[in-house]
Amino acid sequence: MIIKEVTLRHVKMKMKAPFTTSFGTFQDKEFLLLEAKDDNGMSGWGESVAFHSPWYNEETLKTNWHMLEDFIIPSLLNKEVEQPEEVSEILSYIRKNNMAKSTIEGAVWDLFAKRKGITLAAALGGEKTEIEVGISIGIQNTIDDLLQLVDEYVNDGYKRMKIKIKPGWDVEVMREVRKHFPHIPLMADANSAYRLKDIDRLKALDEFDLMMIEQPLASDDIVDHAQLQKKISTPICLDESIHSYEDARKAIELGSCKIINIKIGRVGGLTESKRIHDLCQQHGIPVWCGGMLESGVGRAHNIALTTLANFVMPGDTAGSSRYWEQDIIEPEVVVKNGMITIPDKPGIGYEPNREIIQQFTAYEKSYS
Ligand code: OSB
Ligand code: MG
Repeated sequence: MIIKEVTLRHVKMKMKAPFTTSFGTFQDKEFLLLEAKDDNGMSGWGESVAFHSPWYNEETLKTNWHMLEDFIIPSLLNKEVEQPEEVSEILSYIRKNNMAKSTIEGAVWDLFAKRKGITLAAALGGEKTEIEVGISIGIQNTIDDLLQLVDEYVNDGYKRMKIKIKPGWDVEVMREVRKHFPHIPLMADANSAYRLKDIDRLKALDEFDLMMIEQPLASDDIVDHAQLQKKISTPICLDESIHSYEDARKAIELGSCKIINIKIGRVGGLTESKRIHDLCQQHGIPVWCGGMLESGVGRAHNIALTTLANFVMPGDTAGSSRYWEQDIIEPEVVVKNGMITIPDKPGIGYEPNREIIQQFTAYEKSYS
């Protein structure tokens, strides 16, 4: 296939409720949407998961725009691309900027699947027809507020509760949640808010029978995490620290984690995600699909990826209505009894709604 035209859109959506992590609060969600047109005039879609500010990692919506406009799009425009796997190869001369690369790589995978008339899930080699869904719950004002939310999501059927923690909102909070919900699959995500010196606090979480603790230590660390894992019984899951297959290989070798959260944008695309998935499978490391508060387009890619066999734990792929009054795809992502049914239409399987997208677009530019 030949990519004939790429359109970038700066999209602004408002979340129904603010979402707070150890590093900041999200309410207005701004992101880049990418549409790639092939030589048949068919469109593939990708979403950048880079946020407005560089607090999850170093990338932002604007660095992504810059990388796409000045390097990534020119590297792919009007070139023959036979297999989507070639995209990461072509872009390998650019260091990092994984979220920017992933934006167009996802669109090429969508196009590839649509051209073949198969689902993105099938194109990736996934075989599940439905996937299990967990939910990530931000830091709340009070423990009562949190308990109420957990109760609501348990009743909705979500298969796993993930509680965001930070120093001062951790041991007591998890104790209360566990006390009120003795049997739910429960985990915590620290988003890098601790250091090895905080080991006593992290060790205290061992008594709550957590499935895992996600990214307790620094966002670029795999050495201290290995030390920590030796001293706590709760399995460590790495998120921020894993940017590539090589990072995953080293973390597994060092014993830095027992579980990996795969985010397509963080690792530079679906091809790299699949490689990490396969590596983890060979080593008996379970994986699950993380979320970045994506719109339906990004979510659709996450859902397709989760159909691969070693995604054995519920992911952060909550439904559209958890985040948005109105999502930008049709149909919206629906979670029923904690499950999403994989769509059977070609490509990402959900249709971007151009009218809605237009309403939310602050700026757009096409490249051909
Ligand atoms: O660490 O997984 C994370 C949201 C923003 C930034 C980082 C993270 C998260 C979430 C929410 O946990 C996942 C989602 O619901 O999309
Ligand atoms: Mg995380």
